[in-house]
Amino acid sequence: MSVALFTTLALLLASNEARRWEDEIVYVVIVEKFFDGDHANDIMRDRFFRERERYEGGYWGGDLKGVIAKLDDLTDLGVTTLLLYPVMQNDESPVGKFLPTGYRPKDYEHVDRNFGDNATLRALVDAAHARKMHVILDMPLAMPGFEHPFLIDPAKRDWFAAPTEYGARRWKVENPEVADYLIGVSKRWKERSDCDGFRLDSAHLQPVSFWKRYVAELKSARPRRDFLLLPELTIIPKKIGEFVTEAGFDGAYDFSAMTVRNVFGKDEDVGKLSFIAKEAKQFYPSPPTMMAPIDNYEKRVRLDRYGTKGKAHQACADIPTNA
Ligand SMILES: [Ca+2]
Repeated sequence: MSVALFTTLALLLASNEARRWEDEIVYVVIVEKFFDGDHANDIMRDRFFRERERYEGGYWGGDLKGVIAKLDDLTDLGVTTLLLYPVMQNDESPVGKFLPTGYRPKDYEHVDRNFGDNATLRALVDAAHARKMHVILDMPLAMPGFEHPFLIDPAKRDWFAAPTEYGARRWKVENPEVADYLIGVSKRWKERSDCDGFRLDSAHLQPVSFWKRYVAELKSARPRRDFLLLPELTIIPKKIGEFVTEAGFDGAYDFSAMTVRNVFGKDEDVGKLSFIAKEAKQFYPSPPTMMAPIDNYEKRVRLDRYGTKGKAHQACADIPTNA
């Protein structure tokens, strides 16, 4: 369930030749840790801030108003696309040492009360668009949180499959009612927010047949056809290529690009880079449409993986030439 922090988005949407996804500078926002623009909604911050060390850093009170307040700063940085962590209402109870990260939705229709409301999200997208900035929303559709009410609804016993490796039960999209529900949820977020695309978390946990239908319906749903669908598929490149081709996705995360960490940080054989470039050409339907992460949030962003800042910059520069 990782999201790349430093990425080169190499995505091309043929229908928008004037502006290509491969040229976008993407900034990933973990909303609750970004900027607190409204102290009135600091519910989880007030509850857990003192114990934040116990909960992997805890809550910091960030919200959608905070993101709006910083849009001009992000524009000044050169950012052209925002990728927001999941904004829907999450569980509010800790599980072990973890607080909800955005990937434990309990209400698929509303913005988390710690972040604002659905109107605040639309205001954020409108304000971003006014600055010619795109917005991508992260859609966690593999599994709900532990507090989702359908889990204890006797009429929905056949809506859930076995728990995933994260402990939560998978949405059983093989049941057409469940597929209808998740596709409906996604269409409503597309329309109500007017966002420019979705990141699809842990998409490999659902069958490709579901995603094939999902892509067809979401691409043609209102209000825009040039809508980016970018799955996270933590499977081998050959399988990623097959998945992307069959479902019709624009691209996917290419985690093999993280090889640059070892080449630049541990002086491993530079030939490994040509190996992954060759793999990309062999397996991906369109190598330039892949998202190449070189680090992620799950551990601290570690410049020391690269030895020096200069080497980290070299690694960043290398990615586009291998995409
Ligand atoms: Ca707040």
